[in-house]
Amino acid sequence: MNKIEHTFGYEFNSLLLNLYCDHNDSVAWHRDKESRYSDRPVIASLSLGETRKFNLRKLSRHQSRHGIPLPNGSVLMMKGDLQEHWEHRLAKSSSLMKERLTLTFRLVNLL
Ligand SMILES: O=C(O)CCC(=O)C(=O)O
Ligand SMILES: [Mn+2]
Repeated sequence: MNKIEHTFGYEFNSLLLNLYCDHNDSVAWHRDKESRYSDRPVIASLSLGETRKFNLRKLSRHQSRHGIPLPNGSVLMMKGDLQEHWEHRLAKSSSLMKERLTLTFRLVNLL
């Protein structure tokens, strides 16, 4: 977390882990919008293990979808208005996949 904080210039106080055991594990379309996050949350997502495709789609135009492969050791930064106007997911895959772990660092209101 310290390395990511120093590299990108943001600070975090919480970690949410996602474990995908194989290609059948997935996370459905969603936005990370919660009262304990700020309106424009910064989320740093470190991928470990199998490369999986991270999809993004604009709320107002579902047909324009993006797929970003996230290989081992990559860091995806979500920030600005992203959670306001875009949804993301990690879809099941039709090809066999090994384990993947995501470490998502967030700044949470602890009060
Ligand atoms: O595993 C990923 O890359 C996405 C996870 C995610 O969207 C989340 O934890 O909110
Ligand atoms: Mn998410």
